[in-house]
Amino acid sequence: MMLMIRSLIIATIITLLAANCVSASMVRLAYDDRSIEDAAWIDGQRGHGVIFTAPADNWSLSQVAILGKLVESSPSEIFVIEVWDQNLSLLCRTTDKASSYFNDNLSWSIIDLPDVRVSDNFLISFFEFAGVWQGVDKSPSSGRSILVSRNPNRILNWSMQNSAQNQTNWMIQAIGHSPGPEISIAVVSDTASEKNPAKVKAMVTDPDGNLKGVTEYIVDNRTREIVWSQTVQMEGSSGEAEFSWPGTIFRISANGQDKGKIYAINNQAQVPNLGRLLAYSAPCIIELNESENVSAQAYFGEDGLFNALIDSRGIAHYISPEILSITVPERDYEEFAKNNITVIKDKSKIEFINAKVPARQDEQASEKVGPIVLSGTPSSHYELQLLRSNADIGEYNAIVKVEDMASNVLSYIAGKTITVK
Ligand SMILES: [Ca+2]
Ligand SMILES: [Ca+2]
Repeated sequence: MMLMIRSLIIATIITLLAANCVSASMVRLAYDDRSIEDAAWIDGQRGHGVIFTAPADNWSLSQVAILGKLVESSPSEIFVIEVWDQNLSLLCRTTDKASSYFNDNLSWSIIDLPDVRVSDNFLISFFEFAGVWQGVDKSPSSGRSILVSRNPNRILNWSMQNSAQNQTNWMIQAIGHSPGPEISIAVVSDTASEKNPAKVKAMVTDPDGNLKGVTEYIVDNRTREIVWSQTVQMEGSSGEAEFSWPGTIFRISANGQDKGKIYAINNQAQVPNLGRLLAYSAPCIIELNESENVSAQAYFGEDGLFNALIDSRGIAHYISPEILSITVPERDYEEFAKNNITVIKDKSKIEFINAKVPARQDEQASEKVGPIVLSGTPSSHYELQLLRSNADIGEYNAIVKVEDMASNVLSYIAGKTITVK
């Protein structure tokens, strides 16, 4: 589990950086965890349905991916895929031969649809007439996988034996596209120091006006380490951001001991009220006890002090006295800590990442830093501190990534390198 979470975090950071220019292309919507635990076929007029949410209005759905395999001596040779809108009205239907897409092994099949525009929630229904084993992911679900029937189109009561609805995700995914953003970048100042930071300017446009944000990554040319990153949020159809890098890198120290370089994000432009206390964040994995690992963000103040630990579900495992005194000033910290902090002193562990951009796709060069046992007390910030030190002398690349609300992502490497002297 721990390994999976870690590689997930690293993958999210680096997939977007690996290529020089990733063109905006297909986006895949998935609610399963991509690992199969079971398979099921259904007969009669029943079908496997998944309720999707379109990432943007008028999103073009163009393909459906289904994990399945043929049922031996099946009563039916064909399958039907239907796309319904949220009122269960038919938007599109495809009928084809099951053996043209599925075989005797469980594998993903991609079925082309004539491009259909979807908005809000829409439904993909797969009718296989007891001819295809539908792959099932049995992780806790949000109830998006349902049973459907036609004539009239309707959602049926759940009636799968040995499969609870809240533990069933049909492995059906939606693939589509929408207009993605475009970006141009300029290195305005190409040497970096505390006094004269390097400056990179990004100008962004998006034809359908759903920009989300722009992120800059500074990468050490020699070691491929991501030494700095900063995100600027955006909306609408155009925007401009100027990034400033003072030629510094991040390290983590625990109990006064330097544990090494880590990947951290500069949030200074993001959180107005608590900005000073949440100035930097670092993706991490927390091991609260032997059986519970979760990915999280550790937040640090401008002074480097550890101020908060929030997991990927939004649960706060640690809040410092400084944060509480701003958010809930009347609350007594000792009493708050006793009832709310889930970090166990001298037992819980935290692991950071020294993230690298691989030179090749198959390279996985990122390193873990830790695990570090959280000693100290909540009031002493568990003796964890983010340090900033000068970057090594050498050349650095600026990579700028732009995203829109429809999950389109585009990354560019600036033409000019940045020098630390
Ligand atoms: Ca699974
Ligand atoms: Ca867009």
